[in-house]
Amino acid sequence: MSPLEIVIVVVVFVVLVSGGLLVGRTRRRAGRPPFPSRMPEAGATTAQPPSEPARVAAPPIELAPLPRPELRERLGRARALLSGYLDGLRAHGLDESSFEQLEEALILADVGISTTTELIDGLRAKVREKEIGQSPEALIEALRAELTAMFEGDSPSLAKGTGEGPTVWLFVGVNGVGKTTTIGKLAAREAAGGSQVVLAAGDTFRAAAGEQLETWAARSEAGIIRGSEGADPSSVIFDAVQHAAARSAELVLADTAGRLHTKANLMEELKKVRRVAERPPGQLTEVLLVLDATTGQNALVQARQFTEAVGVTGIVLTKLDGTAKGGVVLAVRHELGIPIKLVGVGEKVEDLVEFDPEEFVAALFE
Ligand SMILES: Nc1nc2c(ncn2[C@@H]2O[C@H](COP(=O)(O)OP(=O)(O)OP(=O)(O)O)[C@@H](O)[C@H]2O)c(=O)[nH]1
Ligand SMILES: [Mg+2]
Repeated sequence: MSPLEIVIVVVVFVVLVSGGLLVGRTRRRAGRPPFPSRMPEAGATTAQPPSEPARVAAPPIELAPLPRPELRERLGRARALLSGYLDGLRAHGLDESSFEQLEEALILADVGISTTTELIDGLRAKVREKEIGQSPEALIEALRAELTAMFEGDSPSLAKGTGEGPTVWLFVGVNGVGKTTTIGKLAAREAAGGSQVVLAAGDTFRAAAGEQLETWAARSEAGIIRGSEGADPSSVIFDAVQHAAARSAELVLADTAGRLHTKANLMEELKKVRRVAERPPGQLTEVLLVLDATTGQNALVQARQFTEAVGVTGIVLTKLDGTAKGGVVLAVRHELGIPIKLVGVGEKVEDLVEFDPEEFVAALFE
C-alpha cells in the first residue's frame, strides 16, 4: 500500500468509528426512545437521591422471540409416571383393574379425588356402553381425549385493554410460587413482542423483592417503579400506572407480596391493590393467580380464596419441570372454571409457555 492509500484507509476508518457505524449493533429497536429502567421510588415523601443508573446484574436478553422450551423433555417426570402406568395397562389387557390403574396414576399426579372419580366414571361408562373399543389402547386414547376436552374453549392469550391507558396485569399468590419470576419472563416476552412494559414492584414487604424485579426489568429494558420498604403496595401500583400512562407504555405488570390466602388482613390489602389497579387510566384486564405445581390439593383452596377476594381471571402454573404432579390444575379448571394461561417449566427467561392443552397432553402421552 502506498502512503497515500494508507492515509485514505485511516481517514475512512476514523469517519466510520465516529459515525458509530463500526460500533456493535445495540439492542434497542429503532425509533424507540430510551426507557429508563429504574424510576424514583413510589410513595417517596421528601427529597430522594437522584435515580441511579440501572444496575444490570444479569446479562440483557436479546429482544427477539424467545426460544420455546422442549415440553416433552421438561415434563419428563410427569411423562415417566404416566407411561409406567400406561405400559402396565397395555401389557395387562382391559378389565376392571385398568380403571384402578388409571385412577391411581391420576391421584398420584395430584388431579384430586373428585375430578379423578368423574374422569374414571366417564371412561367406565364409555367402555360399558361400547362407545369406545374394548382394548387398553382405546381406553388410553379416550382418557387423552377427555383430558384435552377439559380445557375446551379456553384461550391462553392474555387480554389487553381496548381503551386509553395502560393495560394492567396483576399477579397474586402465596409465598414463593414464582410470581416475580413469571413477571420477569413475561416482561421479556412482551418487550420482544414490541410492547413498552413497566413493572410495578408491589412487594414492598421484602427489600430483596424490589431488587429481584429490578434485575428482570434491566434484562428486558422494562421500566420499574419501586416503593420504599413497608410502603403501601397500592401506592406503588398507582405510581406505576401513572408513570406508564405518562410515557404511553402499553403494559404494567404488577407484582405483589406472597400471602397466605387465610390471612384476612393481607387479602383485604390485595382487594385495595386491585381497586387501585383498575382505576383509570389503568385498564386491569387480568388477575393472574400463580400456583406452584408441586403444591397439591391446597392449590384448589388457594384458587378459591384468591378468586373470592380479587376475581382471578387465569392461572399460571409454575415449576412443572421436575415434578410428576401439577394435575391439580385439572381440578382448578374443572371445579372452579378458571382457565390456565401460562406454564413455567424452568427458571430461565424463556421457560414460560402459553398453555396449549393438546400440546401438553401430547407431551405427557407420547
Ligand atoms: N424450576 C422452576 N423454578 C421456578 C419456576 N418459576 C419460579 N421458579 C423459582 O421459584 C423460586 C421462587 O420464585 P419467585 O419468583 O421469587 O416467587 P414469588 O412468588 O415471587 O415469591 P414471594 O415474592 O416470596 O412470594 C425462585 O427460585 C425461582 O427461580 C419454574 O417454572 N420452574
Ligand atoms: Mg416475589
